Amino acid sequence: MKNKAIIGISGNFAVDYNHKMVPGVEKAYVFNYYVEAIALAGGVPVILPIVSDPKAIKKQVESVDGLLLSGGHDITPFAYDQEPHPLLQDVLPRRDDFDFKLIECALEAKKPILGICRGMQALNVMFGGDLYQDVSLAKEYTLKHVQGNPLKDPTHTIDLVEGTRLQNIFKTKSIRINTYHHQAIHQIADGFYPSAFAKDGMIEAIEKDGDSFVMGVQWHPEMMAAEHPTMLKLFKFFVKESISET
Ligand SMILES: [Mn+2]
Repeated sequence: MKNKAIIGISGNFAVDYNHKMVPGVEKAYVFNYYVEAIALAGGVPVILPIVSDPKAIKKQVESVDGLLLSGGHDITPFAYDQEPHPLLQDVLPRRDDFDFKLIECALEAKKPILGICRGMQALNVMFGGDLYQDVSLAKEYTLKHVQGNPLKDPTHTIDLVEGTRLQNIFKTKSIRINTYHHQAIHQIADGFYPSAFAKDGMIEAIEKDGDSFVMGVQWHPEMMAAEHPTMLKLFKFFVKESISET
């Protein structure tokens, strides 16, 4: 009998200046779409808040079967040896440190990793790739990659690369996705390969060489999963990969 997979979702941090009772209160949180998508896929979602103690982060990873890297702030350009471009948006360096340590621990423990949006970019940067600090700086940039509302509607197409895990999950040549990224992969990291491209050539998904499931996607399948059964397949596959055999 197989267990249910516990999926750790990397947490975000914000200061809520609009809180009625305690303005300026600090929050550890994730957008609820991640929680819902994992639950819908049959997994057990838990939120992993940002901490700095490496031993605590290692314990966080030990307590889960799979790691979902959620979206959020821009990654500090220092992490890929660049200075900030004027179009760079807010960064949160201690979250970068946290995410990089989570990735390191999950890889060491051979636990599946799914990076979404910033999560994909964190994977790419950690392994030596870099980013366009804003999509407008990309030579490929001819499509709208920040779509506006509604969040769950697909607005651009991606072509899936033959023979990749992603293509194997969706079993089709192309799918339509939502899009909410102002940054994008420039140089892909060594040891990774692209598994989906937008029609303008932008990298929309990456996978890591090897047997472990390490995948990043640039769009937000978690926002679509409840209404688009196709998108739920990605989470079902990830959750299935994460189920421990004991
Ligand atoms: Mn896009």
